[in-house]
Formats: sequence, C-alpha cells, structure tokens
Amino acid sequence: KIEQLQAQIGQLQAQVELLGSKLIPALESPARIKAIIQSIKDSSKHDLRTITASDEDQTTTVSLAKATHSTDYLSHVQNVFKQWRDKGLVEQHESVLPECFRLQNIANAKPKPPKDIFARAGYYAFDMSTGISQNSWKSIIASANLGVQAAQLLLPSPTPDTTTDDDERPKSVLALCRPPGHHCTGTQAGGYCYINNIALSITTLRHFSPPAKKTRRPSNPHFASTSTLKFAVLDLDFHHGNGTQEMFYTDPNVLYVSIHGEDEFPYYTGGADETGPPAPDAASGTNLNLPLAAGATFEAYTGKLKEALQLIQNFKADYLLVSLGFDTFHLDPLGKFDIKSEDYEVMGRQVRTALKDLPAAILLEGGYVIDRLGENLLNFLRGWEG
Ligand code: Q9C
Ligand code: ZN
Repeated sequence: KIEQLQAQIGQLQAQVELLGSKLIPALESPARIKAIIQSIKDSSKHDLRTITASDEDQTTTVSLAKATHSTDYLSHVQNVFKQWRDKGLVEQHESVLPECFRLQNIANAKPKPPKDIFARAGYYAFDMSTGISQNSWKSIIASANLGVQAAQLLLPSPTPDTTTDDDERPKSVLALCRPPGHHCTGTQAGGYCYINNIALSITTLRHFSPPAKKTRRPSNPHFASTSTLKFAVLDLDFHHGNGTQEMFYTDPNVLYVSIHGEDEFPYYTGGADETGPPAPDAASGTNLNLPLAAGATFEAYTGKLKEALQLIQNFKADYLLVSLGFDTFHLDPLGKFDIKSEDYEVMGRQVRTALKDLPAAILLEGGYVIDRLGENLLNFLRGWEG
C-alpha cells in the first residue's frame, strides 16, 4: 500500500520519514490539502475561504502558541533547520531528523536541552516521522493560524479581527490544517505534529471570549475575569492524540475523548485506563480513551462513537473541537480499521445530531490516501450538515 501511495506523491518531495526500517518520502504532504481543496471546489457545495495570515495574525498566532507550548521548543522548531544548514549538517533540500532521543534519567529527571545543536533535534521530538525542512515553519504557523481563525469565527461577540454580526456567525467551522497537531506535546514534536492546533483553538477561545458572567463572588476581581468555559475534544483520527490528552489531562474544563487503534502509534498512550487524575481531583473522569482492535468494522466503531457522544453530552461543554482524521479509512497505509467512504457520512451525521447545540471547530488531522481524502471529507460534511 505504501509503495502505491508513494508513487502518487512523487520523487521531488523534500520531507522524509522513517517508517519501519525505511526512510521514505513523507506521507504527510501538501498534496493532501491540494486534493481536498480541489474536491471541495468541484463539489461547489461549501463556502471555502482561503485565509492568508497577515503579519499581525502571525504575531497573534505565535503568542497564542507560546501559551500552549514552551518558548524554547517553539524557537527550536522555528530555527533548527537554519542552524543545521549553517553548520553543513543538512542540505538545502533535506530535512532535520533526530538521532538520539531524550531518555529517562534517574539522576536527572529534567535534563536541559543539550548544547549540541545536532543533539537538540532529539530533545524536542519523540519520533523520526516529524522532520523539519526549509519551509516547515511557514506551514506549521499557517496551520496553527487556521486553528486560531476557526476559533475566532465561533466567538459570540466581535473580536479584534472580526466585525461579523452574531447572526452571521457559523455554528461550525472546518479548518484544513496541515501539518496536523494532536500528537505534539508542549515540548516535543512527533507523529507529523509540531503545534497542537486543537489546543491552540482552545487557547484562542479562552483568550478572546468575553469575561465569564460574574456569578461567583462578584466582589472579588480575581473571579470576575476567570473564564469557566468548558470544552469537549472528540478525536476521530486513527491514532491516539497523546499530545492533546497530555495538555489537558489535569484540566477539569476540558474533556478529551478519543477513538483509536489499540496498541498503535504512539504506542505508549491511549489505554482505556487513562481517565484523568484520580478522584477526588476535579479533572477525574475528564479523559476517555476508546481503543479499537485492528480490523474494526464501522459497526464496532459506531458503538464506541455512541459512548463518546454520550459522555460529551453529559459534560455540558460550551464548545466542541473535533480532531478529524481520515486514516481510519480501510485503504489507509497507517490505519487498520475497516471504514468505507460512505461510512463517513453516517459518522458526520451521528456526531452533529448528538451535539447539534454546540459551536464546533473541526480541525483536520491525519489521512493519507490522497486521492480519496476529498471524497471522504465531503461525505463527512454531508452527514454533518444533515
Ligand atoms: N508503524 C497522524 O496521523 N509513524 N500522525 C507511524 C507506524 C507516525 C500519524 C509508524 C504516524 C503519525 C496525525
Ligand atoms: Zn493519525
């Protein structure tokens, strides 16, 4: 399957990844989004907007990203290619990949970033699928910016960047993000992810929402500005969103729910026993992993989805964020589920029907069968729109 797909992607691509024992052209590529956009245009059924981030937008996105990831991690991602390039460690058309990862160290629980710029690549990453090339930062920021803009479109009152009337505000927004986001943590890239776009949407909604109603202790200014917004994240990518889980694991106002391949990448997270901190912590029970074995049919998937939607309904969130991956597709080179194109329509309808009152940002994650991505996405949207 991989070889067939690689033939479509072509030979000229800079980015490479390690898959098994082979260094192959990266599965996650600009061609994915080009194919989706073409399909959306051909269908002429959707309001497609191209969002080019202005300098000011970029500044906003970077500062929101700094509230989501560590500053030293972000500057590594931004600068490492040039640093390697200047030392002749990488050619212009190649990409930075780590060689030695940060290890658990009994003598030093929190090792500092290594001085060696070559070694730092492994300090700020957890796999060899997440290279950094000449243009990576540009794409990473553009993708993150879509997470920010999607969130802003859902906001109830005018924000610095929009003057839309409440009535014109969309109830749901789909952001065609790439690179994806749900695997990276606050300090490590991995699984093709560099900035956690979903986390950035949540940061944005929190940052730009009008102050919460002064229901509690109105005389205390500390409480007056405290945002008590609640968010539900539904992660439908084939892989467990370890990064999103980690960022919100101890946050009682963010429910993370994921349906994913059992014992698949990223291997060390995604167990059903990861339910948040133990009671009586307020965040206890705000994480739900629903792993499914290889070969799972859409019927089996639907069973898990019902469970996921029930928990989200009970949580009474203010916003829904969907990590939407199409690597659950039966032909996907990385996925192992038996989900067909037409199933995505049912999936979209089930999610929207159960959660129709929630403003929703849907952000693209994985999905690597390029010539079926548009069809699968359009099916999902048809179901979503009822
Ligand atoms: N043997 C997303 O779908 N390599 N990331 C997996 C499996 C990395 C997937 C290797 C897969 C990352 C967003
Ligand atoms: Zn995935």
